[in-house]
Amino acid sequence: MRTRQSSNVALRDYHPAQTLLVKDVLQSLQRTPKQLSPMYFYDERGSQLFDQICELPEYYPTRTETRILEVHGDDIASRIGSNALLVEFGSGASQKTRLVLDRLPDLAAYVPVDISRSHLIAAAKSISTSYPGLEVLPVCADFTQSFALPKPASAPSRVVVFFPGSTIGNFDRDAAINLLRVMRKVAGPNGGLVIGVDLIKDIPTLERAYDDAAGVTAAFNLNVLRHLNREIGANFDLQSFRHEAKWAPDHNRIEMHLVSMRAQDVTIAGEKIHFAAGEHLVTEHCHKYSPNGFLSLAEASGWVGQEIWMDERRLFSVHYLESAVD
Ligand code: AVI
Repeated sequence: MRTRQSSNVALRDYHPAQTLLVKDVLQSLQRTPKQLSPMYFYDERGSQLFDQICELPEYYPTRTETRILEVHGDDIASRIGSNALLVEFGSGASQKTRLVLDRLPDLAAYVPVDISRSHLIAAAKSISTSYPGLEVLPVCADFTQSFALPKPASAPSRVVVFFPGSTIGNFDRDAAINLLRVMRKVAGPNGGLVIGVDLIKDIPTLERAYDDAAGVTAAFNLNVLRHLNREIGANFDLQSFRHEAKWAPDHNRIEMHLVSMRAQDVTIAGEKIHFAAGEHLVTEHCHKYSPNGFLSLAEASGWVGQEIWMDERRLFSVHYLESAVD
């Protein structure tokens, strides 16, 4: 672990080493079907493209969840309670957090956790500037692995994990259970979890959200290849892959793929990876849940559901859960 002082925020840095990234990418590309972790979307450009996705007319989750947090913000804040330590997994630009922070003037501290170091530092500085009395303790980490929480100056009453955005949907069942258990461990015995979960709905609405008319999601998907070219010296030809997003009814999920438009070889760290013409590379799964479907997943992971808030059209849900008794 490295600690860096950057202006007014001290960053705890658990970012994985380069050799681990190369190993992970090669192993994922040697599987059938080939796949890549969605974690690799989020370099500087990927994070910017994702911010653009959130503004798209077709991408309903962000504005719907924001509306739920606005309408039910007071209830959510009272569930979190006084003097809590708020730990946000995958904090990104920390935009939605502001809706919660505005209603929690007596928070013990805010801990944003993200893999994208530059985004994390920028967001932590911006939150510190907007909330001068709030202690902000950023952690750069792959949050799927357990990590140590920084100690705030004032002892918190409890730990509450905040995980908006329906990123839980990007994890397959076992990985989702594993992540919810990591959250349970981080939150401890008296802990809470406020989590955004996208809901199952009609297929055209879902497919349009992941294949927008302006092509921003296509650019976001292809950018993962550019990221690997730069980060680990791969030589993907971006012109030779196309974006695809389809609903997979057996799994209740949108699948984002990159399809190889010709037979081609790609070299990564001296290893040659062959793509057949028409071969699919799976870049992301976006699982959608019913309210009860998500509750049973959470209950299998050590959480007990307490309250669910939804918009009038039932597009999106925000759950509040508490740690189950050990
Ligand atoms: C981050 N995550 C919740 C987004 C989603 O909707 O699954 C990622 C995304 N991929 C394409 N568009 C948005």
